[in-house]
Amino acid sequence: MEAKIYKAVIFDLDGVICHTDMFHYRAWKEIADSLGIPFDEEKNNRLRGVSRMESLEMILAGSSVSYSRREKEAICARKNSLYRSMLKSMTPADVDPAVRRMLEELGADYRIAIGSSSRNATFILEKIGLLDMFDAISDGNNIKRSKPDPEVFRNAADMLGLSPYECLVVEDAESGIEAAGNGGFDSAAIGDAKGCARATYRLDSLLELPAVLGRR
Ligand code: B16
Ligand code: MG
Repeated sequence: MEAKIYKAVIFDLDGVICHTDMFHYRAWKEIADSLGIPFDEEKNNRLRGVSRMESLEMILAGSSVSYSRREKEAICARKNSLYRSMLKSMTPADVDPAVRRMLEELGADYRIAIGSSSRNATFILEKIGLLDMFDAISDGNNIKRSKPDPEVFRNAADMLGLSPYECLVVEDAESGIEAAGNGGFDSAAIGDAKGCARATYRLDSLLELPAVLGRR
């Protein structure tokens, strides 16, 4: 097999660089409670990497009431406003200093990008003090189809002027590992995504990434 050298690493944001799961959970829980729909952390875990509207559709699957598009958009706006008010409390201290150092070092040898389904990615990166660190930010604002469609990662590769086979995707969600595979990207799985058969590598910690990159 021809040896490939990666030129870039595309990082998912929520669940990889920082952890906003609890904020998503608290905001969706408040919405679900107000609609009388059962919702718990296990259900919240299934929403990882899934867009806001698709997350709502999955939550509403537990309801017998049917909602119009306009009502769903209003619910999503309410969820996002709750979520954004929680994000305001984030600071650079929400990123492991060792991860920040590793990103700085990686950035010297590789292009680094964000490939996130979130439409709040830039806001989050600003809050955690990483906005200027990445060469490209591809997020939920520039896609029509969310993960497992590869659009968000393809956009990141396009922004970097690279082909998928030159980029390694780092993901914590099954939908993200599938998206990487569907787009022709190798992937490194972290957290829950480690169980995905399609992952190229499995990491116990983000800090193992330089060793994985050095392997090729
Ligand atoms: P927003 P990622 C994803 O971010 C989250 O994992 C997922 O839970 C969320 O629903 C999605 O972003 C949309 O987020 O409501 O902020 O646009 O993991 O792809 O970085
Ligand atoms: Mg994620």
